[in-house]
Amino acid sequence: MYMFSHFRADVMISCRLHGRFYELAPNIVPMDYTDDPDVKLPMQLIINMPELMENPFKERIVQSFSEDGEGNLSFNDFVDMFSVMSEMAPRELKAIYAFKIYDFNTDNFICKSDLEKTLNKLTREELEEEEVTLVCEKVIEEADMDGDGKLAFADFENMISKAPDFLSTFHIRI
Ligand SMILES: [Ca+2]
Ligand SMILES: [Ca+2]
Repeated sequence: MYMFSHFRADVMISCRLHGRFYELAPNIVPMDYTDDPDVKLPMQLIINMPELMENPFKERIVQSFSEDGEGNLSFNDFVDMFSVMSEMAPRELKAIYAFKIYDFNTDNFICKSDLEKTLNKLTREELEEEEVTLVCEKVIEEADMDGDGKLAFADFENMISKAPDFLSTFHIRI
């Protein structure tokens, strides 16, 4: 989780994010973070933030950044989330998290059913079921370089290089 900690929001942004975090639960979040207090906020509070509310992947996004995997976020997780989602984040970093977010059953592969869920969310359920199946089969066929029928991270990178839309939902403004 912290291997990319060199890419983090700067102090100014961090301060503003603390304000946002505090606002979500002023009765739980301390004003003073110098002692790095162990406080986590539940997913329900986070997904109702205006930055995430409309995002069809909001639950998956929050789960992917929560160290406990349940969607509870510490302030650290919260800063990581905004850092990766910001427009300044490097593309490779976004790709790593996009992969995590699209891997609904968290088995480190994107299989056909993960991809179907992803596509349904990306298109806001506007495609017919058969269309979704067809598109997913085609995407896997084209991106699956080792031919095991599912996408490992290397296959996924191959896919997003051809279809950059798959990264487009991962931008939010801090
Ligand atoms: Ca999976
Ligand atoms: Ca594969």
